[in-house]
Amino acid sequence: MKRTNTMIITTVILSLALTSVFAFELNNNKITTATSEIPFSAEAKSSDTHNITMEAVAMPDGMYAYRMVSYNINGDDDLVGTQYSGKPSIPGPTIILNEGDEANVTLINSACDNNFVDGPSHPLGVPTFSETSLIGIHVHGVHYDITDDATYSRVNMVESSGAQCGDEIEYNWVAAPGTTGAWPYHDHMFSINEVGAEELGLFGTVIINPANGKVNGLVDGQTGEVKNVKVDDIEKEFVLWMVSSETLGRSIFYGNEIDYDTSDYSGNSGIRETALWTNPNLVATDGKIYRFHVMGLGDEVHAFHLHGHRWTEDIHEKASEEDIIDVKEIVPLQRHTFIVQASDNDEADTTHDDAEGWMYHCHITDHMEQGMSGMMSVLPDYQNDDLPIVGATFTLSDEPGLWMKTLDAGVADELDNYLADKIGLPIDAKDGTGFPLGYISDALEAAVPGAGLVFLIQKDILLQ
Ligand SMILES: [Cu+2]
Repeated sequence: MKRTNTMIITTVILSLALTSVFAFELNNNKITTATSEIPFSAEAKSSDTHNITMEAVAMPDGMYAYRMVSYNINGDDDLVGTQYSGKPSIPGPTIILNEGDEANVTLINSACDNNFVDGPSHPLGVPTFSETSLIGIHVHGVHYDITDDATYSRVNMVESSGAQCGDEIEYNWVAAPGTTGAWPYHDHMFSINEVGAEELGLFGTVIINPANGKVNGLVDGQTGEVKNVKVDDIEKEFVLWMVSSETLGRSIFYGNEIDYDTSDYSGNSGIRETALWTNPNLVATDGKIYRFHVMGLGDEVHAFHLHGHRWTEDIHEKASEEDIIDVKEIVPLQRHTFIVQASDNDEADTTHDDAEGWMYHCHITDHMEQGMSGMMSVLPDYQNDDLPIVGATFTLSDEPGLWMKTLDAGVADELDNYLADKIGLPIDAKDGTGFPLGYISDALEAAVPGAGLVFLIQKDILLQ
């Protein structure tokens, strides 16, 4: 860890043992421990260095979010603008490493900048330069020095490792052999309770691929046989966080997708991560392979269930037919990674011409009733599973985050400017945010209670 004014070198290496990681979590009485679940490891081969800069920002609705500022591997091209949008999202940007890689992660704390988006005063106020304004990135799974753990000195017994408002801090992570799988990262410092601002949106995911490039656990839909899959054959990653939030007053899914085949996006043929926000619709193509990473956050237990598909409990080498499940209990900060072959499962329809929708949801009745669910749409195999980048739909709803997900459809900045111009709203959102509350409050004033408003704006109009 390097700080602007201080540099302390320590040789203490934190053990990977999950017990030591969770010991910190147990300081907070409301969190229960996750069961240990370490996927298989393999010999590390060549390793890459990931140079990552992220920023923590305050959102106008009271939430906080991480955004990717820059990302290069071994000094190559910046991936912001291609793989990463650079916009704040919940969950934060997904960091994808291979076993053996190293990541130098710089966090800039800009959450105190109440000018990030012009709008109403931040509901939590601007934090003062005190301990309570520290923000960090505490990560699970990877190896790091104790001073890179992003907690307070009274927790790590060495030094507080967060960034003050307006400052930055650097962490070093090593995806050592044996760390494969998906891991949570989250703030552990903001506010006085040491849980950090994770409930306010400061959390995200690290995916570590095995050095041998293979995962196990694909269940053959016909025979029930369990097979290996090459990581390179995965079409998309679906990251789904099962969040119980006092801030939102409900339990809800937050999701991202990482699409490895964006050939239909103009100007970008590589990887692309898209924030899907709350209770997202997942788009898949019949027959292609998708990897899910289901993570827990908050203080409640959830049970993930996806209709029409089965998978294995774990994707390590030992997975067999006895490990096949279709529901998985998820406790806070637990992670569960599995793969499925998207299927329309419609044997009666030999043409397989229609899209099928499969529901995923929390199997806890209370949470289901709160709407903790979404759909996986499986398209015919001649259609692609790319998300549209043309147009954006604003839906007013009482579902937290719903209006935000549509604003992140890739045209938010243009929409800001276009709408500000067209409607004459006094909006001056900083580029890359796309969250002008003015639209919402103005629309709400015009709408009768209970009404739904949908604005549909085509990108080609914006470009005229
Ligand atoms: Cu639940």
